[in-house]
Amino acid sequence: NTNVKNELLKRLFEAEGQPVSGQEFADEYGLSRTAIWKYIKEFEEEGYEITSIRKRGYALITSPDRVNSANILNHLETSAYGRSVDYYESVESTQPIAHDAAQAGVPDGTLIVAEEQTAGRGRLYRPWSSTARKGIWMSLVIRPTLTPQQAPQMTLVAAVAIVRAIEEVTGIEATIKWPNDILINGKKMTGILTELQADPDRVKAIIIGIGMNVNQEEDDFPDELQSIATSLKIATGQHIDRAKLITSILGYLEQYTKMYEKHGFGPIKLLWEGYSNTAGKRIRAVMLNETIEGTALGISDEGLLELQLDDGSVRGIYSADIQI
Ligand code: BT5
Repeated sequence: NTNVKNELLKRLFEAEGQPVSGQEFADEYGLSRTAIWKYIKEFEEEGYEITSIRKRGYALITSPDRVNSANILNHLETSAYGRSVDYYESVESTQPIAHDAAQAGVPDGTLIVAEEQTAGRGRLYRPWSSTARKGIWMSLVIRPTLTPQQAPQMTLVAAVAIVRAIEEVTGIEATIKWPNDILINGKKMTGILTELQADPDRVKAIIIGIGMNVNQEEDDFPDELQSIATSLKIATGQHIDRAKLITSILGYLEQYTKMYEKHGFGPIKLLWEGYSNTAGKRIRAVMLNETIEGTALGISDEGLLELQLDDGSVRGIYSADIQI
């Protein structure tokens, strides 16, 4: 029973190294002491270090550096996001798994997360490098009350949530590069991929794919990314607890999505503008069939990037690659 198992792990976490009585826990849930002992063995196989203290119970010494559901649940303060976690050691990409899950009807806030992606992807199926156990590779299935037209702005909602979480967990101030990049020191450390399942007038599910470089060193990146990518480890010199960062992101994301549903894009736009790195700058926007240059004014109430061209006219852009 995974619920009981999760509860046992939660007790071990909460005891902060003090012993938890196996006997009392067994009595509380009407289980045998052997059943508890089996759970403890399973935890040890998953990488938790646990000691058994005679007559007093089990004490958690260390937990593994994994983004498994137990480590995520341990810190989680949301009501829906991340309450259900599908955890994988290695997948091609979490994105199609999340699409299938959404189609199968999983609840709002279901998280698909993997230690490694062997075929991670960005927009337009560009490859996304996803080194094992060094980053956060996850796709969140959400079911907000929004129209399909409001869905693309979820990329900006997610960007603000991510920047806030980075600040909370590491103290670092990252910036947002419209539409879907988070930068540190001008280099990309996070990419967001928002995809939609909808009827003409109703969102069925939004899949928010988030790829974050967390504990990579420079040579963990493939050669072609070394000059353009960075990680939190490179920026802070510290090893970062990925599970903690995930729960912080989920917390802000749930809060801001509710805000967006209730009050529209206005309040998000204000937050977003505080983190944007393009406002007032001269940029080039590369789109599928044209490239235009101008001065970035800001974003519209629909989340479009507003670009003032040299003839003075203003263009709203839905999606592009921005060069500064
Ligand atoms: C993105 O696309 O930035 C969206 C990335 C989304 C990845 C997540 S991981 C979980 C989920 N499952 C998936 O398979 N995907 C999502 P885009 O704006 O198109 O940027 C792609 C470009 O970023 C590539 O062409 C590279 O230049 C660069 N890139 C690739 N891997 C990178 C990395 N790890 N860090 C920084 N830049 C990277």
